[in-house]
Amino acid sequence: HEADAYRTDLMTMTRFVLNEQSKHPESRGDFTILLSHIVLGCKFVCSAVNKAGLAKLIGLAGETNVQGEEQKKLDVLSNEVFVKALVSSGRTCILVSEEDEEAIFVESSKHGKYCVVFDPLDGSSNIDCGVSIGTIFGIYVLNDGKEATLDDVLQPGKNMLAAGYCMYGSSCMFVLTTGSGVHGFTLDPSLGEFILTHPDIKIPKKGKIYSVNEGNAKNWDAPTAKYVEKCKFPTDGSSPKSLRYVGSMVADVHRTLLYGGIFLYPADKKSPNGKLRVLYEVFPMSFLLEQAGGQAFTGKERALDLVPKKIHERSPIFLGSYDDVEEIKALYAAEE
Ligand code: AHM
Ligand code: MG
Repeated sequence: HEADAYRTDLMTMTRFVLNEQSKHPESRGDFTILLSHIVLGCKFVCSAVNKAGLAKLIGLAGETNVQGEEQKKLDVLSNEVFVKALVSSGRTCILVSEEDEEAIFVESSKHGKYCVVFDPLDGSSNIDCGVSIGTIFGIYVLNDGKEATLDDVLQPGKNMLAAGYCMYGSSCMFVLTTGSGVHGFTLDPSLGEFILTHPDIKIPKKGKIYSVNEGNAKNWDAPTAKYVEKCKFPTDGSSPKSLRYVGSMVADVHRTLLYGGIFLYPADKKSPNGKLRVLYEVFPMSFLLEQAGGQAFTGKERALDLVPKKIHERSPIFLGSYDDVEEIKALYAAEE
């Protein structure tokens, strides 16, 4: 019988996306090309995070390496890799990176129709101690032949064509949505390929975990404080929720997606807009969560309805299992 140790029919990410695209006869493979350049950036960061090529990378925390050369910080290096990979894809027109103050307008000879917003290496406080970090991205598309302006990225998240993240954790995982479900791929390091391991991820309808930086509790508003109190001291006879907080959005959202529960980065008195950035943190994660059957809420509205006015704008965010987000929505509604 066929108790094979090896699977022989490998669904790589490229094959998966090409399959998806064949459903749209008008597509010319541009998206596949763009995605393969994003994937290249992720593989580079993964390798650097794992300290492959140790000699070159040993000084990555901004120290000098054995040759006495100044080394670039990993987040700066990652940004350079992504920007160069995206520009050279020939498929982009505007790039917005957390690392760059201004948006990058791609020179006309390398122009394409996609606008990419991204955080090349998120979870900065976790980089130097080897805790999971990640890359987050979202993609908008320009109408054919249109001149790109900043307004093309200052769009609500619901207009995104695709979004995803790559988590550099105990394994390297790439999670993607193009608007038809959420699919997870795991890097097989021996092949250098992302293989479909988590097709059509659905988040549990209700979870048993909440995830928040409780050190900010002193400055929370009433609905957030009430919600977290209910997680710890439920009044409906249910068990208290567990608390898990890595402090890397990618890791905290990834766990929320797979196990269920809620992730919160609320507003507080010191940061009335919370901490996380709308374009390349809040929107991509909200898109993924909705596609997986969950919800994402800002404290005022559906997160994907928000219209950003600035590229580095922030917003409070509550995202996760459908029922858990319903609860926090009810608390904010009661406040009004
Ligand atoms: P960064 O872009 O500087 O890395 O900040 C974003 C990170 C998120 O990954 C994470 O959810 C959050 O900051 C944690 O913030 P805090 O340390 O305030 O809890
Ligand atoms: Mg970030």
